[in-house]
Amino acid sequence: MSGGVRSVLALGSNLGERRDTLSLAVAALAEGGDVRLRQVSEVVQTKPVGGPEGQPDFLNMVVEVETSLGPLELLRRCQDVENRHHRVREVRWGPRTLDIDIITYGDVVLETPELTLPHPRAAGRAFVLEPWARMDPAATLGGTPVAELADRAADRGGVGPYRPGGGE
Ligand code: A4P
Ligand code: MG
Repeated sequence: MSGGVRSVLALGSNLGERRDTLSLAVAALAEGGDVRLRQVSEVVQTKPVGGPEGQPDFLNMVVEVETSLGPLELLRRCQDVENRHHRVREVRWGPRTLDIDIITYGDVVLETPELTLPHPRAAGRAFVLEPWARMDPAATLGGTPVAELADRAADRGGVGPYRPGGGE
């Protein structure tokens, strides 16, 4: 795809077969040919930020895609993939099999009820920023290096490597 828009997506899962869910979701995002994967981060294990007490740790990762879809079409694609994983929305910030957020879509700035770009909470969340900075050390968000934002994020102590077999 040439002339597509580059977009960074963040994926998270804290219920069920978390690792498999993330892998399947990354593959599903790119199924149609209108979303092409450019970069895939490592998977990190993260302490939950917000939400109910005692919910399980998340696995998080980010991907960079290039897409011919518009921002709302890309959101729909993300939601279709979430729904395929039987995601149930009950409690905001509560446990979920799969959450896919659009972090950036090119340089687009947007604020509608359905979609806010860049993602309004990403700049303060190490569970997004750390894997993103390692995937793409030159990345910036709102003009600031993502690695710098990651160092400042309140939850940075809660982000660590994912070790398969360690409690899965
Ligand atoms: N929406 C608006 N802008 C966007 C965007 N840029 N990307 C709307 C995706 N969606 C966007 O999201 C609610 C609505 O946000 C959508 O209908 C969409 O139109 P949701 O996914 O249905 O609900 P949610 O995820 O429970 O709420 P929200 O506010 O998106 O939560 P966050 O901010 O995504 O936080 N801790 C760790 N360690 N790891 C995590 O992955 N995730 C969350 C969810 C909280 N704590 C976490 C993690
Ligand atoms: Mg979400």
